[in-house]
Amino acid sequence: MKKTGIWILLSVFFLVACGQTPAPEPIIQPTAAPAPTAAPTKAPEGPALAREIALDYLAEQYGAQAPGRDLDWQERRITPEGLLGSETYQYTAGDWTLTVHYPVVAPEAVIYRVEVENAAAGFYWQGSVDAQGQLAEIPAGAIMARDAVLDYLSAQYADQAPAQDLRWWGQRTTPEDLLGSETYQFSADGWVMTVQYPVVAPEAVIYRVDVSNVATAFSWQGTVDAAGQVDELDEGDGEVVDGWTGVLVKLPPGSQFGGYFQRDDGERFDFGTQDQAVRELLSTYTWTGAQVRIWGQVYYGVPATEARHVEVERVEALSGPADDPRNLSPFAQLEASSTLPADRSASYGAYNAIDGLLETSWVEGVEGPGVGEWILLTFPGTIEISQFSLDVGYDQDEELFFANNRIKRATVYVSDEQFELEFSDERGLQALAMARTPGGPIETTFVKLVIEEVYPGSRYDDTCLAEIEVWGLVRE
Ligand SMILES: [Ca+2]
Ligand SMILES: [Ca+2]
Repeated sequence: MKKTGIWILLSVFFLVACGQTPAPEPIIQPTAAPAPTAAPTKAPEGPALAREIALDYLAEQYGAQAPGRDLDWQERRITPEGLLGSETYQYTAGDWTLTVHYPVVAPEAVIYRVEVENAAAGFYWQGSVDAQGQLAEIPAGAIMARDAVLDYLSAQYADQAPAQDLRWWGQRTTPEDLLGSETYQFSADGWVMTVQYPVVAPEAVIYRVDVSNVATAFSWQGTVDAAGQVDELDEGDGEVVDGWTGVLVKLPPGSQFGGYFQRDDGERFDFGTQDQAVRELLSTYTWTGAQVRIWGQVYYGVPATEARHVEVERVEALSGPADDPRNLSPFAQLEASSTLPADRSASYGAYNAIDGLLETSWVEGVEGPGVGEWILLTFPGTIEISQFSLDVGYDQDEELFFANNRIKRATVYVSDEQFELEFSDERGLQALAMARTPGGPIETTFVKLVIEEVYPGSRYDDTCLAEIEVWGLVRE
């Protein structure tokens, strides 16, 4: 089972009691009516402090592109008249505009949203600063997707679309236990925009964007690719998914899409949801391999597995964990004792060994053949292993395979026992069935493979592992 981490934020207040003896009761004396005081002309300390923290960060991260630290900022309160509950201050210096927006809440709970803009220089940045001074940046990609969708909406939907002069304030809303994707939510005057995207190479990211306004009942879904191309998911094209049955499959890390739903007839669909409870169930059922039934809508012509995406509204399990062994490596967290540093042609990190590609490899990074070096796969729960499949060299092509070392013998550690494995000197996956005879099932939460002996490479003294598949069943 997937465990949901619960984060409890404790705010501790110290009340300082002064004095040993009770203070004398103040004597209240009638006084003249207080003289009217001028409206405060200075903002509270908070927004100016948030401004300084943001400017320090920008100077550090963006150097000469960032606003200079010697600028003389002019302050102005721009909170709309009659608006309660939040404050907005604007600071200007030359072509620079810096806006700080924050809710009127207890000081220790305030989060300041900071926007920094210089249209002439083409600079735009948004982030937040909390009451403890912690700064969080809104990724440029999420802002790019946001602005691409706003342009698209104003072109396509004119007066139904969000007004162009709205200020959209963002925050990270990625669920704490969610790996592999990020979610940012922007809001502006009754509008909410959610931008969700997988954590993959920036040029391969597809942003999923949902825009809605409860008051006007406007709702829009679409995607934005890394180049800013907007594709609308047309609600009219959405076919109702009314209790389809199938299984949820996770793709190896580095795949363009994270996984798919495989319907009983073999058809595959990308899947996702905006509902956190449904997301947790989908993630659990993907891990166990359970047969599931799903409800929602399917969209065609989208950048996704087989160009179709199911937006899941409800899911239920029809069975317990899968009965047939599956390759569980895509679920593992990876660690290696050493890694050959990346060079111009490739990188050699541990995840290369579970990305499903024979042409990418984990390569040890020590002097010599790396006997004793290891790679460790840690699973989200207990599994019962039935088979290992390994490709024991750098299998991009025949020449590179034999130019580098191949693993000849390895020790595999699982829970509290170990196995000695021996491999042939050949390309491709070598399957080794794992069973105790006699004995019970091999159950573990991890697999650690230690290099014991190699077939020497003709050119390099680097030992490579193109792929390690751990086949088995989920036991939880
Ligand atoms: Ca690989
Ligand atoms: Ca080496």
